[in-house]
Amino acid sequence: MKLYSLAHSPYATRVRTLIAKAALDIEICHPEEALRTPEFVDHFPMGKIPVLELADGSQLPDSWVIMEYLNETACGGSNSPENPLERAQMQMFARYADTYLSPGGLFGLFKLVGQGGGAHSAEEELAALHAELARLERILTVLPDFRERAIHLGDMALVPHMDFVLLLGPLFGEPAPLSKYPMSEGWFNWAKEDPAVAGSSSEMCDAVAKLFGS
Ligand SMILES: N[C@@H](CCC(=O)N[C@@H](CS)C(=O)NCC(=O)O)C(=O)O
Repeated sequence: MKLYSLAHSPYATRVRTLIAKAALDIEICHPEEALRTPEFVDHFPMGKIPVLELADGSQLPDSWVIMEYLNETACGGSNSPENPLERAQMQMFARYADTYLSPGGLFGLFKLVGQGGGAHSAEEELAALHAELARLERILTVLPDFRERAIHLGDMALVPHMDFVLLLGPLFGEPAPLSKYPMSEGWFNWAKEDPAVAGSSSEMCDAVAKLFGS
């Protein structure tokens, strides 16, 4: 199997984390075509990366779909809890990253990088980011203590997006954006104790730093 990946993509990074954690024999490669070109969409009908290419040449797009597929078919389900409620709580981490944190708190700031965006719009985007971080803090407060469970797909999915919080904050005058959120900061540091999480995160952060020209 082959994973089409981009080093700086938080979506691709979460899949690479699972591949590293489970030591799966999957080739990691970059798409040859430039994003958003007709050639790219011809090759990748969903128009997004990551994409898993299966042994028969068929494709599976979407990071969370790929993670669940690999966990089920190649890991014996070992990266998700057996209990249905705990599995639903695991999915909440990925849903939070994809439905709330990224569109609500990160995309706006990301667009301002390198554009010399006005202080006013940065202020609005930072407020939106903090609203999303406050949401995570509340969620973590009501979920069972993460320290008493194993790391799961949801943690692997959310960590790269939280890396983006830490990468973007300093560019907009917030050197430690998680400092006001002790549960979230504690969860992030706990998840980063996993070598597979830390390794792929660090690769992504290096790639993003290059992208940002820092
Ligand atoms: N829901 C998708 C999102 C993937 C995604 O947005 N990937 C970005 C790279 S970070 C991409 O391919 N962007 C190309 C584009 O938007 O044209 C997933 O989870 O895989």
